[in-house]
Amino acid sequence: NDKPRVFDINDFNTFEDILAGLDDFVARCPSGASCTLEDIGNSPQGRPIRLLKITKPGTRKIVWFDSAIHAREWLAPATNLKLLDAIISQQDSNAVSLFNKYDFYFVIVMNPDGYVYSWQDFTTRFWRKNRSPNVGSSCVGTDLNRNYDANWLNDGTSTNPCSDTYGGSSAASEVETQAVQNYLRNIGSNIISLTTIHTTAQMILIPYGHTDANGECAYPSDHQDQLAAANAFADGIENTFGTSWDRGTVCTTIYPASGATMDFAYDTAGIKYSFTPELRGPGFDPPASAIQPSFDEVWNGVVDLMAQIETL
Ligand code: ING
Ligand code: ZN
Repeated sequence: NDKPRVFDINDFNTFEDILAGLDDFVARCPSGASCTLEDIGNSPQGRPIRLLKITKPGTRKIVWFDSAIHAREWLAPATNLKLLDAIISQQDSNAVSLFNKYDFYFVIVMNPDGYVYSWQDFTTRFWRKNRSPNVGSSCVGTDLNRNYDANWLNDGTSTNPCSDTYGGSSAASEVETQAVQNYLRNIGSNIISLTTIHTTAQMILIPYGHTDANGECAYPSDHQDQLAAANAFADGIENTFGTSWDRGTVCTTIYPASGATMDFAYDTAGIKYSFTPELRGPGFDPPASAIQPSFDEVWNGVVDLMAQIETL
């Protein structure tokens, strides 16, 4: 069983293999394009939070995809790698026309330490948070999708370090969060859409996760446009295999949750369109055979999403 693993786009990959896979993608950069790796930060255990940028000369809007902020949601980085592959390989006319218009940025693993831990053995397979120690507690880790400086600790999050939705010791207490926040603050105005991928509820979620002073779900002023975009995204997915996908704000569609990447992207980074797809299951440990259909449906959704955004 000590056979070295290799990157396989049709299987789940270790963190090391994903980094090797990113190098392979860079080597396959389309002609006339630039493919660049940039580490936007490092995890507490010293692993890179690595961004792959696929760009063409000129000032173009950016389409951003990230995944694996939650360690155990393995289908998210696997599907995201297929999206990256579709753009790099210019796989079909949709990939060609999207890349004619937009630059593409991919962060495959937002939570490297947690992701590595979820690969350690079967007892750690379903780890969600990062792996930073908590002062005064033997419980490890912060939920990075509750740690952003966006209505931090407002609702749907915990102050207990042993909870899976522990929000951290302060807003953006975690270096992984700081890295992404700083990066998005800098380039947010150039991002046309940000998609931060989770699993497994078959939904397209939009801001907000938080509630207002009366405990009611809060809505952004751009809600109508965001919902129209989310509907295109979800309909494109549904039309692929006839599955059913819900769509709406985090708070009204799945549960209240504050301090998330998506709310930060909208509120602070100024990104009008930010989405969380909750990919298909089953559960957090689907077979590798789920990767291709997950990609097929999400790709159709992304194509329809971008076409819809262009009309809004
Ligand atoms: N779901 C997300 C979570 O962090 C979510 C739902 C999305 C919350 C966007 C807030 C913002 O709980 C999973 N499966 O992790
Ligand atoms: Zn998640």
